[in-house]
Amino acid sequence: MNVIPLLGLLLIFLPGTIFFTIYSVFYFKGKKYKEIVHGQEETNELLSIIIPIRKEPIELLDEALQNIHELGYPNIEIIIVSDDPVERVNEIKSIVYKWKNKGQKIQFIWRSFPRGFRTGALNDGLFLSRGKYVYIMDVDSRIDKSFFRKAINMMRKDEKIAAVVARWGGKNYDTRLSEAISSSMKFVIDSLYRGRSALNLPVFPVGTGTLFRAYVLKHTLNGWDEERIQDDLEIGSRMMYHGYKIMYIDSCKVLVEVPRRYKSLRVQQERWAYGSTDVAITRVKHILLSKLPWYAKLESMNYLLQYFPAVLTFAGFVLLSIGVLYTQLDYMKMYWYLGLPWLITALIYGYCYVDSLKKRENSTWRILVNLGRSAAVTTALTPIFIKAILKALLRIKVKYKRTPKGKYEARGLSKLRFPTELVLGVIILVLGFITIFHLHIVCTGLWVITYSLGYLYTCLRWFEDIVFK
Ligand SMILES: Nc1nc2c(ncn2[C@@H]2O[C@H](COP(=O)(O)OP(=O)(O)O)[C@@H](O)[C@H]2O)c(=O)[nH]1
Ligand SMILES: [Mg+2]
Repeated sequence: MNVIPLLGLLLIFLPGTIFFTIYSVFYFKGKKYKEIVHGQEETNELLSIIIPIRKEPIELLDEALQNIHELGYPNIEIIIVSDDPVERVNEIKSIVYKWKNKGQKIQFIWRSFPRGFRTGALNDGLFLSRGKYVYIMDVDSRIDKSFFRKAINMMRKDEKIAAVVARWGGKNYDTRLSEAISSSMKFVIDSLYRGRSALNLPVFPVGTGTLFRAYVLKHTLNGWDEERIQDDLEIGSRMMYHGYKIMYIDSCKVLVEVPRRYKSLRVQQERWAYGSTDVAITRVKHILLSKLPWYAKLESMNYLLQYFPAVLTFAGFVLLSIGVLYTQLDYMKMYWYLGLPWLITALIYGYCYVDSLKKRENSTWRILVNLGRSAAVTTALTPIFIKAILKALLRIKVKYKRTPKGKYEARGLSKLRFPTELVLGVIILVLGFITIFHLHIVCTGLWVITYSLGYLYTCLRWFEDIVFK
């Protein structure tokens, strides 16, 4: 019987230890990142910007076109691919005319049937485009002025570069949640993107903020795979397979709107967890058969499986609880040394997180609060991750649900939902108390109580979003 709780402990500590170690190693390596400057020449090669859009707040499109207008890049064609309901077309067209009158070259495509959702829209835009370079712009993203010049200069020097990625960042800090996400993203990018880049490892393209070589997209890869909903990870895996390089430029930012509310985050993270697992399943052979060094292949697979640690911790918790209730032994105390590497790497991770953010944010307390919030929310999202990963593993097809933005994110009457996070949090807390006070198993009980806190904090903070859809 000992093996079940022991397996539980391993599931709790091992994935987390690997996660913290990778982040910390990349973070320290990322400090040595140096930008490779590939010339400063101005360029006027045709650049195609594709904007996929479906039921978004209209002012976001206007702002996106303004952002492009202000870039000052001399030769841009914009292709807007809309899957909006027909009654919105005139509204979009009036914005398109406004910017056409200011001299922008814009093609507007409206699809009556959203074949392939976002990836389908990207393909329709891609095969109509004439530029040597293609950039995908989400309605909510804003790119730095210098990005295109720098990225194109980089690509001109090396035919093997298929994509150049800008530094992804959160645009809004207007709620507790968006502040936590936007802050944490800075650390994530300092670690995963700067670090990989400093180690000469390929990075994955990001959905918006990546400049692509049109030839590779069209002729080598035949566009995006319309069966996949996570376009960026999918195309990145096939680029790696074909031996192309994907580069990163830390000095150019692409800012994107991040969820303001827990319920928007739930929609987004369910899609991302499904999408990345789906890419891991369908592209594992591309990554393993690529010419990347073995550690880069492993690390890329680990990146695609990034939603697993939270789920495995939950599975570990279930096994550990069964073991404890059955045998009434304090496994955390007996096998404390299994938790030690976890604790040490978690502390190093915490140090890296604070170190990364203290250059940009002045209060260490705020940094820690945001770290705590992110950890709590990630824990509370566990049931959503389980659902999404199971769907991907069972090969169930899902629709692309957009992340709510602007007025679609506003408060309003909606239907009640089953408050999974709350029910789980309470069950785990009660189990923790029973373990300590009834069974007198202190160490394991304390861990169980700590584990319940992420769920409970999220439920208290975003109660409305827990009980309503
Ligand atoms: N044409 C089209 N665009 C879409 C579709 N689904 C999403 N998009 C666009 O893709 C972009 C990114 O979507 P979003 O929901 O913000 O995803 P996130 O950035 O991953 O959270 C936005 O500009 C959306 O309007 C679709 O089915 N068709
Ligand atoms: Mg977005």
